[in-house]
Amino acid sequence: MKTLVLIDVQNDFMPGGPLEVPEGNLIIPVINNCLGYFDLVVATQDWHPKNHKSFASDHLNKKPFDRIILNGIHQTLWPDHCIQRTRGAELHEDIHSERIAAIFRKGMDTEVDSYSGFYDNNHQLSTGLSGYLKEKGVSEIYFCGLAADICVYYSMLDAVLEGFSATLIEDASRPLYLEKFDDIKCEIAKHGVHIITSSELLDR
Ligand code: VGL
Ligand code: ZN
Repeated sequence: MKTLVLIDVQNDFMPGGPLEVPEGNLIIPVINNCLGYFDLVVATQDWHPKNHKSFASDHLNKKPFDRIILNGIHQTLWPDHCIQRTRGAELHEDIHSERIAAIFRKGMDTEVDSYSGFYDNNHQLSTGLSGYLKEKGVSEIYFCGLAADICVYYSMLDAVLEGFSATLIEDASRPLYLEKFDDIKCEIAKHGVHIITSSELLDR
């Protein structure tokens, strides 16, 4: 069962959005070209209440990208993004979403952020994604989406911890911080995550 997990391909992460990922829009046609290769496609959706504590706006005298300790763990403060039931939280409209079998939402608890599609940042609350994929008999997961160095990154590390093999489709992803992405790639490779480009899917 060849499985693709699309991470947070949402309007607010696109160029011009409040938490824009450079070239985030360029992944859309690449993802659409990949879909036909997979038997199962699922997606995650960052889905925050409007007073989420990861938002700088929820703290006095703080600005986006400041770092704080939130309930005992490090938290980067973000611009307001992906607020439930807003257009910014919707998946990009050009994604061929008819192929998406299920969408797993995350980041709904105001007190804790959730970068990974599997668990919150405390590693306590599961989204159910791991159990869903296991019930479907999935063993290998391909990942793409936004941001490659944050939510895609943490999702792939959790996938490995959950016993899946994980592969990043690099050209179907973009990082928030390109200058740090080489280090991130070394880090994920050390954890056993494979990195390919979408053209390599054809050989598999
Ligand atoms: C993300 C920061 C905050 C992501 C989500 O999808 O990478 N990054 N919320
Ligand atoms: Zn978020």
